[in-house]
Amino acid sequence: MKHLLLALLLAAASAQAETKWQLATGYRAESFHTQNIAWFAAEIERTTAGALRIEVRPNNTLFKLADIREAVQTGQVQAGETIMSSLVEAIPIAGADAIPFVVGNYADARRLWDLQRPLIDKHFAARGLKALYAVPWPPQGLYTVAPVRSAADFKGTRMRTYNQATVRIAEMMGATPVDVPMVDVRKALAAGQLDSMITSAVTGVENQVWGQFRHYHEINAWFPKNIVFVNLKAFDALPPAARQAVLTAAGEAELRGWAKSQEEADSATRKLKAEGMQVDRVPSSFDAELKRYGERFSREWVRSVGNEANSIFVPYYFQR
Ligand code: PCA
Repeated sequence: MKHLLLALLLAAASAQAETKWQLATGYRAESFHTQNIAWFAAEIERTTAGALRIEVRPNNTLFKLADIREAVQTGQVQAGETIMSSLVEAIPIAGADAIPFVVGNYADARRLWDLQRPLIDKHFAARGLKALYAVPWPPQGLYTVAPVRSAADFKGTRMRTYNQATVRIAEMMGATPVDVPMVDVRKALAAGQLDSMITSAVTGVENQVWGQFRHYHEINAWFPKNIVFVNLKAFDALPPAARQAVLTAAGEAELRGWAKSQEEADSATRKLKAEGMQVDRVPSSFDAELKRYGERFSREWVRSVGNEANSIFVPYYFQR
């Protein structure tokens, strides 16, 4: 009897020491980002021997993608993931990875993140958030229903958008921006609501877009990142060992995520081809037009962000 009581008391004590977080994301459970988050959660549960458990809530079920940053900041949920460039209104420097034609490969995406990270950490902390890790989507290409020869072909058509950068580019091309969450792209397409979109091959595969979009142009526009973060108070409330476990798992999840992104970039593009889509570059005159829009976008962005933009892009361009 005495032993039973002791066991119950110990169980109660360890139950008290156990912390549970929820982590909200707007992407599907099957997405490589979400699968990496699931690994991250399992790794923390393992290394803290169950002292911290993170339940992943995918697919906009807990909060919509656009609301996740605020929900974590106000403590409605402890942790979340969002696409970083969707935060530009609150944190302008978060848009640095969605400037067209700055980053052309994963190595440069990595250099950009290393320069961007200290500023992201600072701005997140100022809002009561702790940035944990970020993972890029594969390079962004241009999907179209019909063949295109120049920017003029987009006038009056409907372009799907997912952040302020895609909205601005649609506007520059004279297209109507249509905001469609990633998980609703397939439905919007089936309903005939889209003529084009800029996103990754992997997003095209996940939404099985080949029935409507016939062309995928590898314009390699940018490598936007998803960022995983936690409410700073929730993080600080953890015992030191659990805090360290979170940071260690975050570092590993970042590396795994980057490797997975690169793998998915290749396999998803092969899948689009196998499904009969025409995968190619755009004609060089159209490419030059796109580059001009990109430059215009960069000028607007640097002007709106100010000094912090320099602290990223001066070393990005001059300290290789
Ligand atoms: N997929 C997400 C963001 C970037 C990407 O490749 C989307 O299309 O919403």
